[in-house]
Amino acid sequence: MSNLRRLQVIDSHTGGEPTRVVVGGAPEFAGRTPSEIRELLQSDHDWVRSACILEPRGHEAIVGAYLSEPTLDDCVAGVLFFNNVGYLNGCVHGTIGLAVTLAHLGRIGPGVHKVEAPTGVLSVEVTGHGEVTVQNVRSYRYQKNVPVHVPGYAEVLGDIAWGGNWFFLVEAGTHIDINITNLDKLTQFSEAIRDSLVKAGITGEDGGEIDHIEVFGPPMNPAQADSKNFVLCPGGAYDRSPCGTGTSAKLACLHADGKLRPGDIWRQAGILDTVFIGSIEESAKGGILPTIKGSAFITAESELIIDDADPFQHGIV
Ligand code: PYC
Repeated sequence: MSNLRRLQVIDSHTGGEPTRVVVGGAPEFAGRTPSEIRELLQSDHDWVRSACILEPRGHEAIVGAYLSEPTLDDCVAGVLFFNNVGYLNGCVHGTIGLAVTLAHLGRIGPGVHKVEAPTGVLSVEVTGHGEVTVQNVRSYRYQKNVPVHVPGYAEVLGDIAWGGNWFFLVEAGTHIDINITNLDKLTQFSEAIRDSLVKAGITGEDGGEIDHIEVFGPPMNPAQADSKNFVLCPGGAYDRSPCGTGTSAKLACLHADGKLRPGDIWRQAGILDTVFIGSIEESAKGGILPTIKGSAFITAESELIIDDADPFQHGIV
């Protein structure tokens, strides 16, 4: 007889990008911080990630969220994020999805709440109709106009910035058009940049891998957005949303260039033309404290069944 494990999940999407929050059935780690839980999941319980995200129960675009009890008194929850290949540092679209999920469960109401994450404490303001404003962690530009030789594209210049993940931010310019009909080319271009960064030993300030590539172009409709992006996530999926950590990195670069000040608004469209609204405060430590507003919608409440007789119980790896 086979044994069944059950994981309770709530799915949502933020500007088209899916989030799957595990709300029950996973191993629990009382008293541990999200960073500590991330290490324990990675070393001993990676099946939670792979069963949730990989086919046949998931797909490559889903970002998973493990929900934990907070270790800090002023936080309502702890969270860490994972995807089809591993664990993320931060995720703002996922934080918006988490806030809408907690509201759906009746665990939080309208107002401002704090969430503990591996990157630091985030604040989320829930204003109703799925709208959430996240104050993300300090974001900053590390290096400007870094040249990288990308086979097939000659030299590409980009900025390296932290927005809760490491990003390489490139102006599409003459290289490529930011258009949904160009998805394959955008993916190939971004993968080629990421491979070239690794080959050249170019990293974030802390030596962290630059695992997100963000390519910018003009918005489809200037009345709705200031810019449109394509973001390649680790694992090869593209972000369906404008990417909140990526928008934070963009805001940090605009601020460093003197193009964005506290009080200004930046409307960042993603590849599907959904928009995040960004604004900033200056950080006393340098860089900015970005605020990102977006909307999420619940799409499913379900139970994943993991049968130990199933050859794909932990996903198609
Ligand atoms: O919104 O920060 C974000 C994000 C990271 C990866 C996918 N979405």
